Amino acid sequence: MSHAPLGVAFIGGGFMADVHSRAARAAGARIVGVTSSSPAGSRVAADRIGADVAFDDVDALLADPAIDVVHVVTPNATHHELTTRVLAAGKHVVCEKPLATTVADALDLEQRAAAAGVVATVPFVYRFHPMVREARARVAAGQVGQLFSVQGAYLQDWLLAADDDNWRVSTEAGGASRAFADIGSHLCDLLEFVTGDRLARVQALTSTVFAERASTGPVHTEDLAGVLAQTHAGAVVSLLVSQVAPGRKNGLVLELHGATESLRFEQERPEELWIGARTGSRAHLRNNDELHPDAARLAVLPPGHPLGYQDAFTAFAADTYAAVRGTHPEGLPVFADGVRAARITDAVLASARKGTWSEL
Ligand code: SOE
Repeated sequence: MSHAPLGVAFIGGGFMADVHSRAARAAGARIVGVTSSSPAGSRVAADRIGADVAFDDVDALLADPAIDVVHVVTPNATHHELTTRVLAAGKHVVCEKPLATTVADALDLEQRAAAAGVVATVPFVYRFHPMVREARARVAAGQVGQLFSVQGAYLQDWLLAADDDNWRVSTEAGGASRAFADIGSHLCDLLEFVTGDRLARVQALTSTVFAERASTGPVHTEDLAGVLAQTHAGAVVSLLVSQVAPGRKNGLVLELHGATESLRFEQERPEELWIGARTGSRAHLRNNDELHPDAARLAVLPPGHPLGYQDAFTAFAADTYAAVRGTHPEGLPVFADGVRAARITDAVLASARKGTWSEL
């Protein structure tokens, strides 16, 4: 492959187009263009993200040979149709999570991407914090020991009021699950990524705190979910996912308890990994000389210069683009991981509906 910058474009002009385009630019790509819900919207988005071209529609964008990678950053229910068109155009693709609103659609996209022979990734970006990779490396090296239990949470408050609303609340635009599909998917991806174990069965409760919301009308998606689970290796898992937890803004927390040590990662304090032990528990602050290689490669700034959410997104984009150029970066979240998230979401909703365990 030439080392000219990759040309990237965005389908969708909202908040995630901003995050993705900042990451793409920092990862060395050329921001060729963007298309949104209308030609006027495309022009507004192009000005805001600094794209060369405001494409009138998806077809015009996909016809541009200067575009190597397309980022799909639209509401969930459009992912399957738009990503299918991107793959048919032979472009590499980044599709926001959830990959699709059903397991069947997610599986279809995984199969189409494999048939097209392109790179197809999903931004489970919390994998890209160096201290997450450090936790994963400690587990893999046996420093945690046999995994006994996992406690996890992903708590936000942006939908706390009855007049808070968003397309994610609507079943038609967001899919059957909201809180769990939107942020529980990150939590479960991180749990399985760090532990190397897999959820085997789940028992779930969901709750919808407002029967109606401002612009959605009647609400059929959950504001929060509680999940009890067991992993294939037998660990007991307890998870809480909520978008109505006052004061919690992006409170993703994962804590593992093993025979030898515990580990705790908090997304809002990403430079630190708490290491618990019978004696000598400590807050392990990122120090590049002490990191395992896969964590060190993501530590692009010296200690004491905090790496955060946007840096993790940049690392995800950089690894996606490296894969487009033919390398195989460790831990890249691909469409198979999007299918996994869809399966877990399905199992959680089924369990909440039936009141019994769902097997995975
Ligand atoms: C809203 O819940 C949201 O933007 C999610 O959609 C993202 O995946 C998460 O990283 C932050 O919160």
